[in-house]
Amino acid sequence: MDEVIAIKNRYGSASIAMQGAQLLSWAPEGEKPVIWLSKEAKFVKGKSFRGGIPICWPWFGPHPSDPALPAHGFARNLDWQLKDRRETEAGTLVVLALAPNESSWPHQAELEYRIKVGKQLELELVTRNKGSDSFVLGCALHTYFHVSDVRNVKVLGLEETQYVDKVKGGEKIQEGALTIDSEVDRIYLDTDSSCVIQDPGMNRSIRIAKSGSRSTVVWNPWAEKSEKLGDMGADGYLGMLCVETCNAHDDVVTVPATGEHCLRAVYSLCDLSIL
Ligand code: TA6
Repeated sequence: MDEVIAIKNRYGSASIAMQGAQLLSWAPEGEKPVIWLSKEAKFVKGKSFRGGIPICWPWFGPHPSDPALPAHGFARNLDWQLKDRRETEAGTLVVLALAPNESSWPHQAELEYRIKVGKQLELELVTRNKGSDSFVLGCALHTYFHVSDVRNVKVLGLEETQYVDKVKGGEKIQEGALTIDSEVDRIYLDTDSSCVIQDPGMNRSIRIAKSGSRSTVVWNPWAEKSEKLGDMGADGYLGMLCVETCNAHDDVVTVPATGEHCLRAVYSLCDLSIL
C-alpha cells in the first residue's frame, strides 16, 4: 500500500492515505471512531478506499458528458504530495497538494488540502485556478460517518429543505428530521446549514459544520446496493451514514482565472441533548 500518514496527539488519532489524500480514520481521545471504514476496504492503486473521506473533484457523481470517466472525478485516485506537517497547541496540521494534469480536464489548477486534527476535525479543500480561463468546479468531501445503527439515528439541520431524490426520483421537501429505513441517496439544495447526526446508540451526536457549499448529500446504500458494491462488508451499511459537504447539482462553482474556491467542513462531537 502507498504511504499512510499516521497522526496521534493529545486530542486523538487519525490516518490519511497519500493516494487521494483520503482520510481513513479519526477518533477523538477516549471516543469510538467518528469516521467509518469498510472492513473490506483494501488498497487498490488508482481507486479510493470504501469509507473514510474520499475527495470528489473536479466533478461530483458521473461525468456530465462522458460515462467512461471515473465517477466523482479523478483527484481521489491520484497520489498527492505532502506539503507540510506540524504539531501545534491546537493539534496536528497536515497539508497535502495536487497539481493534476489529466487530459479529461483541460484546465490548470492546484489543490491544497489542509487537515487539522484537534478537539475537532477541520478540513479545507482549496482549489486555485492557475490558468487564463475560468472553469466550472464540482467537488465534495464524501464523508462516511460511523454510527451505532443507521436505523436508530436522526439527521437534523435539513428540515424543510428541498432535495433531489436519486432513489425514488423527483424533488421533494424534507419533513422533519431525516431517518433512514431503506436506501437513501439525496442531494439537499440551497442549504448552508450545519447538520447533526444524533446517535443514541453511542450516546453522542456528530456536528457537521460547513462553508463554501450550498448542497449536502445524504447517502446510505442499504442492503441490496451494498451487495452490488461488494466492498461494504457484511451488514456494513448499518454502521455508516454519508453526510457530504458538496458543490453538487446546481451548486457547482465558477472559479475565475487566478481565483480560488475553498470547501470547508468541521466535524465535532457533542452531547446527545445538544441540538
Ligand atoms: O454521494 C452518493 C453517491 O453519489 C452515490 O450515488 C454512490 O454512487 C456513492 O456516491 C458512492 O460512489 P463511489 O463511486 O464512491 O462508489
